[in-house]
Amino acid sequence: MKVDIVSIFPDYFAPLELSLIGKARTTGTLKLAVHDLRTWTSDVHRTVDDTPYGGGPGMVMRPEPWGQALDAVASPGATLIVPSPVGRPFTQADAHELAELDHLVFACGRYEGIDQRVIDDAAERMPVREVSLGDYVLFGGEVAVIVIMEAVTRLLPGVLGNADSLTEESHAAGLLEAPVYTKPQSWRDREVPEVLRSGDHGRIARWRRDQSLLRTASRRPDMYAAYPPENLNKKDRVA
Ligand code: 6GU
Repeated sequence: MKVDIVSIFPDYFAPLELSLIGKARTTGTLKLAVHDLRTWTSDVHRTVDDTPYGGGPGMVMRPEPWGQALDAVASPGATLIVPSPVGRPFTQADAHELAELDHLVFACGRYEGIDQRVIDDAAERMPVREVSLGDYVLFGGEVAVIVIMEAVTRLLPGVLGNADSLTEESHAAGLLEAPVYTKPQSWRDREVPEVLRSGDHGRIARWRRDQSLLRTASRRPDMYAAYPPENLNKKDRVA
């Protein structure tokens, strides 16, 4: 997969050299380039923003540098992703869809946003997705891009081992995971639940399933309500 990121803060993306994303880059699974938007300015001050038409607080990103940047980096077949608090919620299903694509271009704006004509113009040539991470406001799209890249990269072929893939399947199945434990068996007078040490794989599976349902119902009533009833089995006791 090829990924191009355009931002006025290229240094924000140093973490993408670490850990499994860094390794995916080294092995060639992920070809990632970060570009400074100011490369595509032409004035001496390398200006990227201006005051909003219609008034109001803050600044809006000017269309000219963005138009040139996207012309330069978005090859035919690219999908443009614009992280924004006014985007559609980014989900695991989106991560799976993006992981199938050959070329992603991320446009990082500040939160007051990029001139809307940039997005409307790009949408005439390529698929455009405006995505939000949740109902809060960040300074800009940079951290959101790192989050999205983690979610997508771990789905690329060869990046994860089998064990981790299964964990992901389970979240994609629409329930939260059960709690997890490791050694020692007793820590600060707290014991690992007996069932997990029983060696009884049937009981363990049953316990984890119960914990998943209870956790999801209490912490994520929205997710629980959306859980397809046909996915509940006869032994599931639900509140
Ligand atoms: Cl994707 N961007 C910004 N700037 N703020 C956000 C967000 C994205 N998601 C939630 N808040």
